Amino acid sequence: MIVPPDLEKKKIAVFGLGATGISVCEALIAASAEVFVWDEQEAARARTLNTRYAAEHPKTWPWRELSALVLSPGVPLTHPKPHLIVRKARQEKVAILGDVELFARALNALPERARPRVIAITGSNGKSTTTALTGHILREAGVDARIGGNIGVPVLSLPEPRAGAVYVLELSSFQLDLTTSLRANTAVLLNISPDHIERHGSLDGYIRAKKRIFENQTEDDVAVVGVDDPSCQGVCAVLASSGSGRVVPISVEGSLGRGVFAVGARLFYSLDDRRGEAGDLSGIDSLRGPHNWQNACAALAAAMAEGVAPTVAMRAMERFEGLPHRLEVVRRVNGVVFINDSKATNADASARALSAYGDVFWIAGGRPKEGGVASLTPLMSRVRRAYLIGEATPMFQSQLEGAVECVPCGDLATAVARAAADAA
Ligand code: UMA
Ligand code: ADP
Repeated sequence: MIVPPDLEKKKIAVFGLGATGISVCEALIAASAEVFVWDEQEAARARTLNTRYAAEHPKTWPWRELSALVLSPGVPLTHPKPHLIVRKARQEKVAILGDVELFARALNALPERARPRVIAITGSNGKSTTTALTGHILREAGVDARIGGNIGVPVLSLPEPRAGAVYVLELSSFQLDLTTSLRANTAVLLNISPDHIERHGSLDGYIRAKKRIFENQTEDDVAVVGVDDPSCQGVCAVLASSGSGRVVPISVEGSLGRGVFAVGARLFYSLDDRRGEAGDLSGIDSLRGPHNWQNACAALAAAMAEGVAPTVAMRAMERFEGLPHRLEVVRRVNGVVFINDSKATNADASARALSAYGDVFWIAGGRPKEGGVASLTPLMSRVRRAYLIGEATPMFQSQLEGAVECVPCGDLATAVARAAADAA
């Protein structure tokens, strides 16, 4: 556990009692703070029974005496509209922050020689894969790497800081919105596509949140930025012209004079005095497709910033098993490969997955995001039939009309059965 500093006897409120909220409560109690907690779900509040932080309605909180409100990332801060608790805190002039901010303050309180290093990773897609891959490479290289953040392990529940350790953190834009003091020795921005806009109001707001990952970096730090989309190109140009930190561009769309890049599945680096070919990703099943090559470029850049040799990083990548639900091969039956890519929750992510395969029976649907799947019509030449499920069915069907035959299926079980029968 990581204990935030200088909170003894301070009164702190915690809103949201999911994974984040519970880890924050535990850390605050360990810091000898006085904790006031609430969650809108009764089942979540029940998690505080028999703890030292029993849930009490915010109406009973001593607002005037609170030093801070620690908000869970899932609670709307600004959009679609600020949550009532956010408005109340602003009215009472109580600072609002997140668990990553408490983590940052804990590290900032350490003397330089005791300070572990931090690699922070964000982007619209590929965050978890890049975080897991970077952590895996570092561990294979013998580094004490601690993997957490949006990937599922709240940052404050990671092992306590020690010199030589490296925290590899996946950060969502929601977490970044609640963080001001984090200094990442290496900060990675993979890509930006118009996802999560409902929580940031506009693409500009979303880009602003993502850019916060580079805040507080010094000239010794490294900024790794994907340059294959226009929004990230803009961010990269601004960082390069600001002169703080060393910017390492990454691309899978062509070679770069300086940076880490993939030409096809071959991975290259060109960094100051180091340049060469790291290796070939084409034989690595868990890193299939250009989107995964982008993740691999970022992980290589981050690992090299920690002093890992490219050959060591490549050997580790060959042993990377991938994450569940991301182009995960679940079964092969009579030549038909069943792939679970259910973590692709927007059109851009699905485009990458479809591009990695040729002859696809595609199950898609759920709750539609901004723009739906209209942008995917050029990829429908790879798809034999689209099996649609859930709320998105009418929208997807009208967007895909003329590009591919659509089969409305209702639920997932029906869709799997029909697709399997057609593919057999
Ligand atoms: N709650 C309220 N009122 C609200 C919203 C939430 O009371 O208006 C309560 C809920 O009843 C619930 C709790 O808050 O009990 C949930 O909090 P949360 O939604 O912030 O979720 P956590 O369990 O704390 O998990 C969060 C991240 N979730 C979100 O950002 C939505 C997890 O990322 C992350 O792994 C975890 O912290 C540890 O850092 C999940 C995610 O879906 C995987 N992230 C999004 C994504 O990747 O797209 C951003
Ligand atoms: P995140 O944590 O950002 O949601 P994941 O690593 O969990 O990303 O991958 C989710 C899905 O996004 C994958 O199944 C894949 O379809 C797609 N994806 C992964 N990496 C990238 C990338 N670099 N660019 C675009 N799409 C990607």
